[in-house]
Formats: sequence, structure tokens, C-alpha cells
Amino acid sequence: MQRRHFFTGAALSTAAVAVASVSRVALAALPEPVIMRGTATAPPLAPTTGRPYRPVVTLNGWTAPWRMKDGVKEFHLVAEPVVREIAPGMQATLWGYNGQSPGPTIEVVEGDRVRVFVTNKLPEHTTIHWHGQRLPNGMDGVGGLTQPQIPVGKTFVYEFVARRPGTFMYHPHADEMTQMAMGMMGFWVTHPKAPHPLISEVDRDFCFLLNAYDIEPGASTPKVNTMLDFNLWTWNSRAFPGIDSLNVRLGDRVRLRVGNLTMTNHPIHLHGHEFEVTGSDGGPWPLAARCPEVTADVAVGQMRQLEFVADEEGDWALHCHKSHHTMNAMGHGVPTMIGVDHLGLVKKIQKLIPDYMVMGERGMADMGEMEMPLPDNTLPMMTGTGPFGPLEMGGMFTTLKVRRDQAPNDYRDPGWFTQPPGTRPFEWTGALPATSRPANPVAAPAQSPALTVKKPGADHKH
Ligand SMILES: [Cu+2]
Repeated sequence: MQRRHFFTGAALSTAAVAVASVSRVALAALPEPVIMRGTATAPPLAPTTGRPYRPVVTLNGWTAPWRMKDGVKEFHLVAEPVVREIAPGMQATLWGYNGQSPGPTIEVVEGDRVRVFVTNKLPEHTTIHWHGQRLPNGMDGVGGLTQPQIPVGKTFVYEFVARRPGTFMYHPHADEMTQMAMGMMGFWVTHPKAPHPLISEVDRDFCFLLNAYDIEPGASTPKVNTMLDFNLWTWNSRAFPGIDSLNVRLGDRVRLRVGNLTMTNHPIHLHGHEFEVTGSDGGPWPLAARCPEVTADVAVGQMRQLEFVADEEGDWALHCHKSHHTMNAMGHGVPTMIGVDHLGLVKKIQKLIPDYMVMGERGMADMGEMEMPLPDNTLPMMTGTGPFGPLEMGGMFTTLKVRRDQAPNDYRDPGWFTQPPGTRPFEWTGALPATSRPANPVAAPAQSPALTVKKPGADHKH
């Protein structure tokens, strides 16, 4: 892989020299691609030309600037290998667009004519499919079916009118298993050109893609053949605690746009509020189809718009409700030890391996607190620290921070919520009623089944 990158890079610098020697007119034919290296959530990119709209905020991402040329919005996407920090302490070698995975969000207005230049700097061919769009068949981006693949080093031009407003995404339709497992995807939002009866104006409009990677602890390149057993569950290729909080003002109307490009469904759950699903990649939903929810399942290849009024102050968890999707790598091979009494075993092993710890005897929370020594470039299974200690989370988890004094259009993290006095559970220090059950039923000797210990390779001894 390194050698291939090296040679690709060498070929590209040669190409750059060649381009530099052609005329300025020829150069101006293509908008310069804008490359992003950071992982911070970029502030919304207000439109400077064309019809006005309230821009979205891409969680730990950014929106691609465009060039208006003869009334056409021109974007330039560069498909290329990228390095993405999944969370502090872990870098992944992915493929993406314009320096990041996911690529930049594309924002246009209903009725806009859009031209996207796609330059292929990958080591293999690619295409881009514009998921959910109405467009001419030849612009649909399915390699082999609607167009020839974009060869390595070449630039193809897609052009169509963004015919319907809504929430969309883009991704390759070429060697999909590899290219999507490597992180190639991006968000697309088409804003309505005029007030729309089924599309509300919101104060904050966030978007993110659900994605997943299988990267062995200590490695950095995803295993692209994995079908189900991923170990990094991410939003916009970030895992908690690498996912920024969603910071809003008390009373804001908030929209979350979520798209799923993983291999399984994700029930997205918000604490402290009810939301309505107001639309999908199929378009805005009729009012009669909306109902209050606190969890919305986003199936594979689906997109959902979740809308609510943020009318409860606090730090509210926002996460996938599959408990294995709110943890990071390293945990899945650990055997269940709850109720197992290790007696003096640990001390004996520690004579040989001083750092040895037994995990899970009392549950797994120890892992959140201790964060076992890890190989380089991986993330603890249960991690993050809040105002009251370890959060014991990972993966698809973040917080919605609702604050009375968050200024309009201020997206900065306000820090932890200060809870009003008397609004938190407290320790009961009075008398407890006598219990009629054994204190620890698992350890009660009378109920324990007889165990036969069998050593490997010693079948004759019992
Ligand atoms: Cu999930």
C-alpha cells in the first residue's frame, strides 16, 4: 500500500508540473479543489452567491465552497487516500475526498444547475453515485451500468439540476465494498428555493453519516472484507470521545440529518426530548406520517431528518441504542466474567505478568475506569470523562448541549451543564429494610453446580 501511494504521488506531482505549464485559461476551466486537513466541526458556510439559505453544520466536517460560473454551481471533488483521526490517539488510513473522510458536504438550492468535477487520485478506478437525486440516467454514477469507470488520474464532469429539495448523500458505485469500507462518502443537502409547507425553517441544522470500520488494534487500515463484525462505529468517521457535541440555544428548533452507509441499522436515540421524523432521502414526509419519537431506526442506505425544539436545558446523550455501537475496539473478545470468583489467581499471574488485570468480575465498568494499557493507535473500549467521572462510552455517542445563554449562531462548546440544586439523585443514608434474599445469590455455595475442570491435553485427569 505504501509503495502504491508513493508511486501514485510521484505520478501526480508529474501531472501537477504538466498542468502548471498550460495556459491560465485552461486552468480556470476547473475550480481549484479545496482540501481540509482538520477534524473540527466547521462553522456553517453562508452562501455568497445564488439564492440564500440557512446552511447546515456537518459534525466534525465541513461544506465544500463552490464557484459560480455562468449560472452553474461548480464543485471539485478529489477522490484520494486520506488520514482521518477517528478520535484523539487513533489515526486511520482511509480513502475519502478533498483530504477527509467523509468528503465535504455539498449544499445547493432546489433548481440549481450543479457541475461536479471528480478527480481520481485513488490507486484504482472510481465513480460517484448521487444517492436519492432525480437526474439524467447517465449522471447516476453506476460504474459499468451508466458510465465507464473514472480511470486513475482522470477527471470526469457530472452535471445535473438539483430538482427536489432534501437530504441526500454521495458515494462511489465502483468496487463499493472496498471504497465504502475505506470511508468514501459525503453528505448532500438541497435547500428549498422558497418556503415549503413540509420543510420547516430551523435554527440549527446538523448533518452526519453513520459509518463503521474494522481496524485491528495497532493497525490503521480498515479490513475491507468485513461484513458484520466491525469494531469502530463512527459518525462522520469519528468515534466518541472524538465526536463534537451539538451545541444549541434553549428554544431552538433543531434538525438532525442522518444517513446510514454501514452494513447494519442504527436506532438513533435522543435523551430529554421528543422529535419527529420530518423527512428522508425520499423527501419531506406528509404531516399525517409524523409522530413523536425518542428513537428513530436508520436502516442501511436510509436517511432520516429528526426535528425537535430544544426546550430542556442540560447535557443530553445522543447515541445509537445498540449497546455494542457505543463502545470502541478492544472489548469484543473479552469473555463474560460476571460472578466468576478468581480467588488468588490474579496474584499468581501477576508474579509472571506484573500488569495483568482480570476484567469483568463485577461487570465491565472497571474497563471504563482503568483503561487497560493498549497497543499504539487504538481506542479504549469504554472511555470519556464527564463532570461526574468516566462515561464508559465509545463509538456512536455524543451530547446535545442545550443552554439558555448560548448565543444565536454560536456553535462553540459551552462546557458541562451546571445542574440546579436538588435536581440530581443523591445517596440514601437512612435505614434500609431487611432483605429476605441471600446477599450474593451467584456465590451461594448450595446453588452452585458441581464444576469439572478439564485441562487441555490432559483428558485422563479430572
Ligand atoms: Cu448503531
